[in-house]
Amino acid sequence: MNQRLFSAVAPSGIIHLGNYLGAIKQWVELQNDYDCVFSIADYHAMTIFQPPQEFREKILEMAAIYLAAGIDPKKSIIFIQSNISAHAELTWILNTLVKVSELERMTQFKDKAKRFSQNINMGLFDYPVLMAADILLYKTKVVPVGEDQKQHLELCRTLAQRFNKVYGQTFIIPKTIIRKEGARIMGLDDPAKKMSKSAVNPYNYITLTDSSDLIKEKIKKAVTDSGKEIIFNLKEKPALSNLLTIYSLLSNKPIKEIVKNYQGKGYSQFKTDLAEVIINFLKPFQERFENFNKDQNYLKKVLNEGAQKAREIAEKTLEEVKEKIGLI
Ligand code: AQP
Repeated sequence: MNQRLFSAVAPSGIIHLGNYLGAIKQWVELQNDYDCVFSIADYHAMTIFQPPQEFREKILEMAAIYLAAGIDPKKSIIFIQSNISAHAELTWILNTLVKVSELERMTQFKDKAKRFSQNINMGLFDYPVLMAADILLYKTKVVPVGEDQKQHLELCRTLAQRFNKVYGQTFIIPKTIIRKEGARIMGLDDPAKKMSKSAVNPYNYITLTDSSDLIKEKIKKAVTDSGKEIIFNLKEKPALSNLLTIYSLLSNKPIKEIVKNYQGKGYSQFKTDLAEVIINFLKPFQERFENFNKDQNYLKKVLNEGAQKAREIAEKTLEEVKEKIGLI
């Protein structure tokens, strides 16, 4: 048996290039080396209001995205978080170990509380504890994520250690895997903020299902830095450096080579070509996505089978946890 890997995406919208490059691309590559469990984190998505009919569609679309990206249900478990009640139960138990002050420090909470000030709900505050429960239930060894989740992973490790100390060795302390490149793709509208599904401005992100015309328009409108030269410099040219990172990761060309190719050429040529690189990458993905998304029966079958396998692991851990605590 290989070591277990767990990761998830919240179906709070169609995933964007940041989610793909920061997380899902690695999942596909790591499938052969680990026993992988990939969740569609619908409870997490609810921390921001989701209209029910759209929500149902987004959850199944996320399954189609996983499959189109190359997650193989024969190798990996794919399931919907809310199908397994152990996630909510372990969250409650971990809630009794976490300090309010620890959750108040979470930058994602502070950021979303500002952006969604009309709906600062308890779920938004408790998001990292639910995430810890997700991971710990599967006795996970490694968690591949983008950089924005680093702080949440640290809290997960702290809670696992705290539980083990109080009740005896139970949880594995998971290791975070963050890739060097693509771990933090920034918004196209503002290089100081990360690309985010819940960004109010759709020109912040490129989703994996955006049309060619929309991609061209979004790249054309993407903010660039002053000057004309194409160079990679995160401090002086953060917007351009972000675009170069996307170009490099999707074309598999080193940034140095791209920079060399654009010597003497301006932003306009670079942006036109970048749009082409993105479109060429997304076209075959979108065809696969459409095919999977049309076949809702197949998606439900994959998710049901995944839930059965995930439930077996999760319930066993929860039983062990309850016994250690003294619950009857
Ligand atoms: N901009 C990003 N660059 C690199 N990786 C990213 N991830 C998210 N944004 C970027 C990684 O994608 C995975 C799934 O994220 P999530 O759905 O759990 O929620 P998130 O991190 O909060 O992502 P979003 O897009 O900003 O969604 P909303 O707006 O719903 O919160 C994670 O591994 C994450 O690190």
